[in-house]
Amino acid sequence: MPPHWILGPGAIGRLLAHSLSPLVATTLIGRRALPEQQVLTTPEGQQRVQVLNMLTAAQLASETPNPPAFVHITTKAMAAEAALESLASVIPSTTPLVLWQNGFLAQPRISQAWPGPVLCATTTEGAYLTGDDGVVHAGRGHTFIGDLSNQHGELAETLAQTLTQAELPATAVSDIRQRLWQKLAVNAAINPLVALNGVRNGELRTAAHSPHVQSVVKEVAAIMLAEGIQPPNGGQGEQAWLALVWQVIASTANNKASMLQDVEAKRPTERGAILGPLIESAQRHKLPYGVLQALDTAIAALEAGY
Ligand code: KPL
Repeated sequence: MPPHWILGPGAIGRLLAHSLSPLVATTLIGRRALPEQQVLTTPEGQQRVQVLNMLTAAQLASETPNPPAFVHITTKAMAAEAALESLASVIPSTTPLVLWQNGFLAQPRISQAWPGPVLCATTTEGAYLTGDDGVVHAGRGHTFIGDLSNQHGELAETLAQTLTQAELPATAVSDIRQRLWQKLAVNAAINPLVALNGVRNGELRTAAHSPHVQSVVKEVAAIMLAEGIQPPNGGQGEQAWLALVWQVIASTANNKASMLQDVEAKRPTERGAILGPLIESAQRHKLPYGVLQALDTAIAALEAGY
């Protein structure tokens, strides 16, 4: 079976590589060399050591590798297009891509530009890195896969089956756009506020922060309506969005959200992929976006001060 390539050895990239390697040939590609012996800590606390096939993009470019069955792009949203460019000359332009990014920035752009099939994945698998050779699978979740124009259902099904066999349960869906925007809505209500205030997710329930959550959700709910994104769990409008956001805050109360981790590590955040599409949509639909804009400006100022 042709190999799966995974471009971006972050937490999700390494979790994928550990999970897929026993089933299919897998190559993990990064900008710099990493130890081939890698450790996965399972959600149950067991440690599994595996030798993963690792290459740098430069090494790949100097070889003539077998064309891959899938290229998974697991970089941060703002790095996805450049990462794909680093491989574009090595793979046939018909190669199926799988985009694992947060937000809704890389997905429409790459889906439009890449001639081959482009699948998008949204996952609730939780993972974090513990160094150059370790990843912790912190919590089991579920992955949904589909393409934005609903033309590649069979391919999404094939990939979902492979991931499920690899113990990453996955389902092929025909509404991936809805699911990506729903996740973006939740991320927009949590990530910027915790990053700016330096708090874990659960702190947003306190009186100091909860009014801010509500004012973000008010703008986001109106944008979702204009974008044709269904309120979650069969609910109605703003209240349904707010209920989902409080539910995610409760179930991730002890988490340091990804944007807070980025700010603490002085890395660029995904504000462009999360707040960017919302602000752009609000402008297009002539909806209020003062709260979202203020968050974006404040995060940009934080990043500029690194
Ligand atoms: O997905 C998340 C993130 O950290 O990016 C949330 C939902 C905010 C949970 O931490």
